[in-house]
Amino acid sequence: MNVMTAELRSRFAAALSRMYGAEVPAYTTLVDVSTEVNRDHRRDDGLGSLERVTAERHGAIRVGSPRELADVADLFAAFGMYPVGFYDLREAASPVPVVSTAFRPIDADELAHNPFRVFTSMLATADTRFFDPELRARVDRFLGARELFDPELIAMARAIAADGGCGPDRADEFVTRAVSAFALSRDPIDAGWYDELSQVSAVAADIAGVRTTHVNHLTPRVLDIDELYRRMVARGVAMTRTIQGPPRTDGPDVLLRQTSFRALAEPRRFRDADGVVTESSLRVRFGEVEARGVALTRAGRDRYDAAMHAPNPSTTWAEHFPSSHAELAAQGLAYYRGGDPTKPVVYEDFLPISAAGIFRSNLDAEPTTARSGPSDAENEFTYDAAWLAGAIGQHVHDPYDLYEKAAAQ
Ligand code: OOG
Ligand code: NI
Repeated sequence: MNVMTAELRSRFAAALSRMYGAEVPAYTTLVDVSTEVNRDHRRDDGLGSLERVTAERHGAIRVGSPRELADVADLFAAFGMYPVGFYDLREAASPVPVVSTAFRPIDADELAHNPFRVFTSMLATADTRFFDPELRARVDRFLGARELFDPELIAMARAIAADGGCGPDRADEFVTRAVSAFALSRDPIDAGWYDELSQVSAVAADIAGVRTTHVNHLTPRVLDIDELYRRMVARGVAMTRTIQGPPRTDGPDVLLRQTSFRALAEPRRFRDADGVVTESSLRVRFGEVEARGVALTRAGRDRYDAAMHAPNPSTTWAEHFPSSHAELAAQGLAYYRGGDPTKPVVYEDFLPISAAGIFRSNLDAEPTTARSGPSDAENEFTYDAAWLAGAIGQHVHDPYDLYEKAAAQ
């Protein structure tokens, strides 16, 4: 056994990155510009070595059912990636019919080796605000009949997770098979079904309108996202969003800032009711880049939420946040290893508001509210962290517990 899970994770992230670069050329531009910006950024603020940051990526995938999510959990466990946090994007200002978690390494040394994380969303078909019982039954039947992951791949993952690694030949095979499970399928799409689901939500169509899943973005980390944004615009790449998350300030970077370029139209084939296949295109895959700052404590997060509620957060930021790591540490607003303000604990997770914004930024059009279905009060099914843990048969880590632990080291 000489390829351990940490090494498998590095290889998985690198292989996905190669695949995505071949499929979405603008991603390669984003990675090149990120690498340049990181090289030019000389400030060492203790938020990650150049080596870690240059290899650092997060991906996003979407699945349809608890069974599919359980397979994802089994698959990612073989790469040392475990579910952290529960995100309910149905609650966002612009609701998306999914619930999500992030699969990522949880120990400091594993994060240092390679922090690859995948934001994973599942379609909330039991939510009657989006799916009436008749549509839900059809969606669930469609999902029940497809197989996103070869059972052999999942069996292999379970064995590797139990052993903590595998031999070199098996490692190559495992990584190759895992990566191909996330490639974009070129099979014809049932046009009627895809359109019907698009009426509910473009995300519903992306998830349950096809028979496979795919990486819908892969995000490099950059040390100066404002500079990245300028350089991408200078190269003629249309960055559609402003930067999401905290505003730029002179003080320490906190949490997560992200920006993206819109999904590009990619050729796809559709099959109509008469079985006729035609060429068309879909915009489903996009580019995103992120900058990470120090993890905030619950008290710090409350400040953050208050700061972001202001009409123009960048002008009033200083009313909520001190301008140095030393003060953030002294006031218990952020996590530092051993309480030392020169050793910030990096924020390893996501932000629900930004995530909902990322989803929306890439949809051509989205119904603005939930559907005509029964009212909220009649929506009895509860999706929460406990439900998630039961669905995948794994503990769902609380991000704050992990930051506490990291700070105590
Ligand atoms: C996931 C969107 C969330 C992020 O960085 O906040 C996300 C998706 O589009 O499936 O990746
Ligand atoms: Ni993302």
